[in-house]
Amino acid sequence: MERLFDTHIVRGHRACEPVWTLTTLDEGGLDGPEKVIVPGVWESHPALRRYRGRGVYRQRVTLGGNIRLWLGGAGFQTRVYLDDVLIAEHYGAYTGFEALATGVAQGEHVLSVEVDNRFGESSALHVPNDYYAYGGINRPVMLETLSDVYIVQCHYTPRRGKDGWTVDVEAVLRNICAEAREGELSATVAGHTACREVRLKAGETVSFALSVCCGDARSWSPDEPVLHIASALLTLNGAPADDLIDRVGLREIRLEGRQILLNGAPLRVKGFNRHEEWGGFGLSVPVEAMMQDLQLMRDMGANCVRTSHYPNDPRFLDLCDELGMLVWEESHARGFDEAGMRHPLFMEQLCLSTREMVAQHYNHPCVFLWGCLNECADDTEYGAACYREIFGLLREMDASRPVTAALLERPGGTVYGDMDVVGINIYPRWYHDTPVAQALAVKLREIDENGGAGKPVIVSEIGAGAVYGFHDPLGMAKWSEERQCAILKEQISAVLAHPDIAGVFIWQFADVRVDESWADKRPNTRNNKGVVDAFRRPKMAYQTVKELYGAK
Ligand code: ADA
Repeated sequence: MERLFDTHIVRGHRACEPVWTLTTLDEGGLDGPEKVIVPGVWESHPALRRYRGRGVYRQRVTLGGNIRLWLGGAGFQTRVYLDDVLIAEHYGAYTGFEALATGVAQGEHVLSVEVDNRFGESSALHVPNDYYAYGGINRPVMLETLSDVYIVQCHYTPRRGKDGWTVDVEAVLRNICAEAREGELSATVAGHTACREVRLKAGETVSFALSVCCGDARSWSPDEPVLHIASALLTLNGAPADDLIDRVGLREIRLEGRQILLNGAPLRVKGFNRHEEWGGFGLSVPVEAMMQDLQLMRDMGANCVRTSHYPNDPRFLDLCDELGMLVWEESHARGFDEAGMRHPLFMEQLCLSTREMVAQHYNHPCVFLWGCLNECADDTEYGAACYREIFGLLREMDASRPVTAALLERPGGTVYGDMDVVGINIYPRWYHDTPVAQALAVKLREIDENGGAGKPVIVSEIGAGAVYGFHDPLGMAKWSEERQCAILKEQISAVLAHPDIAGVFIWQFADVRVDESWADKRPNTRNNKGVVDAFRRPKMAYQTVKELYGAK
């Protein structure tokens, strides 16, 4: 299932069977078709550890009527075929997309999904990087049957007033039949319902607004993460035609000076950056391992996770909702200079990743900040204009959450004034030997003098590397676990002691595979700044962080 709860009672839906046949089309691939599991990256297969090319997944399915296939994620250029007819194309590994086919004859059909993870001119965001660009269908695939009109999405925005919570509902409906349709749409949140009439012309997609008064329904907070069922139901001719079930948490995020407030209470972020990756499973992290990651982070005393550097699996966000773990979620783009940002497809692909992220993850109460453009060219006029465009898009799609970006450690930033929360990535004692307190003071002064004065500031990255199992207690050599501990100690203590900083995300939770072009500076072809290794074996730093984050 693509979520951790049932998303439909009315709409026909089931997960596609997990076993597909994979055929590779390019050099270095398989000798012939092989059975593989979906979701999964093809690098999990021993013959495809370093395969970069195209792969075609095939499966026979029995279906008919109006079909909606939902692919949670596929890396990273994808074409979907039903009986060899192209029904959808998509770019980007980290967000879901639908493939629609109407009036399909009932019976057995062949689904084929061609995935391509080659770098090249058609890909601006997936480039060789300090993490790995995996291939394959990396998130669950759902098969749904639709009526004439279906609910494309439904966003819930909680608002707190004198009489308790009101939830504003924005539902997008699509008529996929050749005639106009009218009916009734109802939204139920925490047991309270609002309804309205709806009318759609043939082929139309329309957004409808409703408001549900939830009175004294309980709020969501990190300490008491109370979730309520929020469901939308569409009836046509008096009969249920479609539904969409989600969960909401009633909470508001506001900024006050240098503070971030959740339902009025200031947040002190003690977080981790986490790549969506687990040892041999790559990007397709099993849900059991997602939960374990959260348990490990909580055990160290963390209350927050940053989804560096792309939108995450909604099941991970579901778990964060359940556990009260706050999330900075960001769209996909890491480390582009101006030349990279001038790629003719850069903004189009980035806007797509941003739009899909907000549209698909809007209802997660855990998400308290939208981010974008990690360490890109915020110091040039062109780069700054790109930042502003994405901040604008985020705000246009969601006025209820602040926007941010994690900026590169260098002077000359020009977008501090454009974001709500300032994110800074700094690596004192690792990439340079400045004392941490001094590095912080210099950065904060620069932020203040360049438009960021009085805004909340988060240290969005700070950390040091260690190769798991490499010890050097006497010499404290670089890459030793001892050196990582010493550096983290100075870094985290300085940041948490600073009255003007709203919090910190350690870089990073777990070691991750990197592209080979990075291997010279990354022992074992991994970014080794994790406090646990790629298989979640704790390094010495685990205990250090646990002490610094004040866990029991
Ligand atoms: C950057 C970047 C990360 C990672 C990190 C590092 O700040 O945002 O993706 O590359 O540095 O390990 O140097």
